[in-house]
This record gives sequence, C-alpha cells and structure tokens, in this order.
Amino acid sequence: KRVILSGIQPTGTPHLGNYFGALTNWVHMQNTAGPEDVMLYAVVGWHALTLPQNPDALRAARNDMLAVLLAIGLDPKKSIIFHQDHNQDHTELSWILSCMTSMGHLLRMTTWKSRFADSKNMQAHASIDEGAMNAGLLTYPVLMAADILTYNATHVPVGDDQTQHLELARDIAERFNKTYGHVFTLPGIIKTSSQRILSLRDPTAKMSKSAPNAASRILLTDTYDQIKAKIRAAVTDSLPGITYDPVGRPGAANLLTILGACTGESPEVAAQRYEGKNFGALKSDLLETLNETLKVPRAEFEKIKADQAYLEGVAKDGARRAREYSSPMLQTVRKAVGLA
Ligand code: AQP
Repeated sequence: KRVILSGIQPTGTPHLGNYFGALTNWVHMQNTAGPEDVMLYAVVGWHALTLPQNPDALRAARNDMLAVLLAIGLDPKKSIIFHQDHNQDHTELSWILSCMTSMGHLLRMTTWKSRFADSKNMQAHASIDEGAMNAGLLTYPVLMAADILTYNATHVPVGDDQTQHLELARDIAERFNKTYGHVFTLPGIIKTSSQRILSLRDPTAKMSKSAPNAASRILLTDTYDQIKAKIRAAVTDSLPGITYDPVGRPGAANLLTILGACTGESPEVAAQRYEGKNFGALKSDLLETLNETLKVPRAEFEKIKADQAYLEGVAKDGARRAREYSSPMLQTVRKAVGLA
C-alpha cells in the first residue's frame, strides 16, 4: 500500500509550470493507483502565508485552486483533496517536529539561503522591510515535513527544488524514531521527470504564480485571447530559423518545451518541424495546441466554480477523510513524547 501526498500553494491561479511540472502527474498517479493506495492532495494555505498575501486574494486563490484541481481531473472519490488549513494536526505536529530540528539544518536549506540573499540585496536597495524575512520562511520545511509525516506518506512527488526539503523530512523522522521509538515511515521521493517551464518574459527564471508580471505566465484558466496575447509577447531571439538550444536560445527552447509538453513529444523532436521556419509559425501552432489542451479544464473550472456548495462539500469531506488518517497518528505522537 502506498500513501502518496503532494501539495500546492494557493498563491495564485496555477500556470503551465504547475500543470506540466506537477498536476498532470498527480492525475496520472491517481488514475494508475492500485485499490490499496491512498492519495492525498492538499492546497497548502499555511505555506502561502510565508509570503505577504492580501486576505481577499488568498481567499479567492484557495477557492480557485481547489476548483482547478477538480477541473483537471482529480476525483474526490479516488483521492483525498483538501485544504491543509482545515486539518490542525499539521500545525500541532509541525510544532513538535520543530523542537527536534536543528537551526543549523534549516539555515543550510538552499531555498532559505537564496531568499535570505535576495532580501539582503533588496534591503541594500531599500525596497524591502526587514519583516519580510519572517520566521515562517525558515521553518517552512518543518511544516512540509509535518504535512508528510502526519499521514506517514510513503511516496512524495516533488520537483528538484523540493528534494532537499524531503531529505530534511526523512532526517526528522529518523531522529524522532531514534528518540521515541518507531512511529514514522521514512517518506520516499518520487522525482517528477518533467521539465521546468520558464517565464515567458524572462526565460532565465521559472514560470511562477507570484512573479509580478502577469504576462510571464499562462494560467490554466486563461481564455484563447489571453493565451494569444501572452504568446505573442513571449521573449524569443532574432536568430534565423528555430532550433532547440536551452542555453543559447532559452526563449525559443521554452516555447518548444511547452509545445512538446502538450503534444507528448520531446522539445528536440518538436523543433525539427520548425527548421527553417520563423517564430510566427511556432507561436501560432503553440497557441492552437495550448488552447486545445486547456479547453476542457478551463470549461470544467468555470462549471465547478459556479457551484460553491459542491466545492465546499468536497473541501469538508476531504478534510474529514484526511483527519481519519492523521488523528490516530497525532495520538501516537503525543503519547510517544509524553503529552497524551
Ligand atoms: N515553472 C515551473 N515548471 C515546472 N514545475 C513547476 N512548479 C512550479 N513552478 C514550476 C511545480 O508546481 C508544484 C506546486 O508548486 P507550489 O505552488 O507548491 O510552489 P512553487 O514551486 O513556489 O510554485 P510557483 O508557481 O512558483 O508559486 P510561487 O510563485 O507562489 O512561488 C511544485 O511541485 C513545483 O515544483
């Protein structure tokens, strides 16, 4: 029996990077799972709070994220789909685990180090206040460990940038087991093989929900006209013809990666069709292919979003089922540490 857990932050509407980098894989795992497997997919609102959020925007994004997960084919009959912040077991366990995690280990996390470096840089340019480097950014990986360990997840699909966090979760689990007796299963990593989708405006950065420029990402809910405008404005280069060269021609390579992700081809193979052609041809094919790919999820999203009672029901039922797994675990943990 596998217990698979993954999460996504409601920091905006999911984009092509989230879709091809994570969400399509969630649906694939759901649809190929065995009858014994348990799949938990969470909208991780507490994680989103590590960056400044407008409360109304966060509320809307949380709701939309759940609707998108259902729209792309996650099925509440097969998977437990829930809001992380509806299950307080995560935060209780997070506190207990944070008391077993060394500061040194957290300070060595590359995500923390790069955030810290960015903030120092911004402070030097007086564009950020010191409060932006909140303690949650440092302890974020402990909350992620709690997300995983509260269900004793055996398989956690993550992108490359999250591998180090998963190693930390394994370390914490091991330390807990050594100190208090065997309670946690060490979670295994499922590396997602998919390629990273880059920003349409700056192909040296990844496509991201919270990047300031909305034209840098294509959302799963974008209309044909919105996709068209963003693709038309996507950064390319002025070299003749089209080749797949991620280092020398990152903008072109990114468009080919997105096209290949839609058609199931490698970007190299997709590139062969455009030898000697111009970006107009590639962009126009990409628009039609993407629109075809997003047509059904987009329509489903609108339908699901219009039925708030259904969404609330899914969230409530998901949280209830999630707690069925986490409550006994928390009871075991409380007993083990002497708090029961
Ligand atoms: N550009 C990307 N290409 C491939 N995969 C991506 N993911 C995110 N961006 C890309 C994958 O999507 C999953 C969910 O991401 P998340 O919301 O938990 O966090 P994130 O990586 O921080 O995503 P964003 O979109 O960049 O959000 P913000 O702007 O809020 O930070 C993860 O599996 C991630 O690898």
